[in-house]
Amino acid sequence: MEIIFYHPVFDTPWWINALEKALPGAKVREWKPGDNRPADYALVWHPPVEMLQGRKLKAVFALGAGVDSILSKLKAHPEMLPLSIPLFRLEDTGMGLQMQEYAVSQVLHWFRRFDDYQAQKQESCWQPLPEYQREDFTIGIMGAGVLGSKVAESLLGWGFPVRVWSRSQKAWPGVTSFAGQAQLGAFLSETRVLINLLPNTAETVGIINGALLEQLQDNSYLLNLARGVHVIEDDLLQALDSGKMKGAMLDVFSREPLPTESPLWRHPRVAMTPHIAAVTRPQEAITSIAGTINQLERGEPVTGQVDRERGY
Ligand code: NDP
Ligand code: OXD
Repeated sequence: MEIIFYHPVFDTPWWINALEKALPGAKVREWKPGDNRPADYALVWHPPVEMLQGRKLKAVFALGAGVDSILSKLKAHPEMLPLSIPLFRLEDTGMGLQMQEYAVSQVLHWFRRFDDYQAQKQESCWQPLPEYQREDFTIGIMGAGVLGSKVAESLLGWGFPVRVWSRSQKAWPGVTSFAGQAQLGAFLSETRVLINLLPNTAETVGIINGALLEQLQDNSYLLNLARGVHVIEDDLLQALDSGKMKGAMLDVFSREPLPTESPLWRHPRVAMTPHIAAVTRPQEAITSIAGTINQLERGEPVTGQVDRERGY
């Protein structure tokens, strides 16, 4: 079995070695421009078109959860990956726990008013503030997939009211589920903390805009863990400045790295991290990909295949 590997920043020799250990008998090589030799599988992140184009692969594996960068390249170059070649993505592989850590710590930060106390500290102000109540702190998660479900589970464990919004209805104990455009307004109307874990698709680009933010509870918060293009950044700044929203924590941005001239850097109620909410955990990812390759080789059913029509 021949496997080609391409990732612009990962430690390629480490991955090749670990993949060969996980798949005894497989030959794994780093793909370099000009390499047109046959391969059975490709493991990729931001792959150059020429890496995949015209190759008779059995499957392609994205080395992350989101496949938007691959699908957008496919729009311009459909010949890069014919529909007959399945595209897989990582399902959790350690990212669920990281998303839980991030979401729980940030929600608790807001719930315990550490943002207000930090602002008071800047003014040398010693002033206990009224406590927030959980019943006024409904968490609304957009995207109830692999990662959204993990985040919902962890915040339920902390006793917050949790609701989710997705394309299809969920029946999860303790969680209120809303589905589709028709129920988006009802989902938003009680939400105090909006957590975004949607994929980047034609339907979700720009979804977190002024009209949407206006439907949230007053003094609400946004936690964007998915993709920057989901949020209209000017609308978010306006909602923060008008007092509709109290704070935002952003891990992802419409342009990354965030340009120095962006007003988000300087806004006192915007906090940010540089797209690190949940990173690919190499060993977990390799175990999962090797497992899927073995299942495919045996003709068994597999999970994680991207529905290219749907866009995630
Ligand atoms: P999944 O595909 O498992 O879940 C996607 C969820 O979004 C599903 O619940 C789906 O609904 C819902 N959804 C999709 N389109 C719509 C729509 N138009 N309207 C309503 N709901 C919709 O993805 P993951 O949970 O694995 O990952 C989510 C995203 O997180 C990734 O696409 C990626 O962009 C981002 N991410 C960010 C990272 C970071 O470090 N910041 C790291 C990893 C991922 P349904 O259940 O009905 O299908
Ligand atoms: C991912 C990411 O989608 O790192 O995996 O954002």
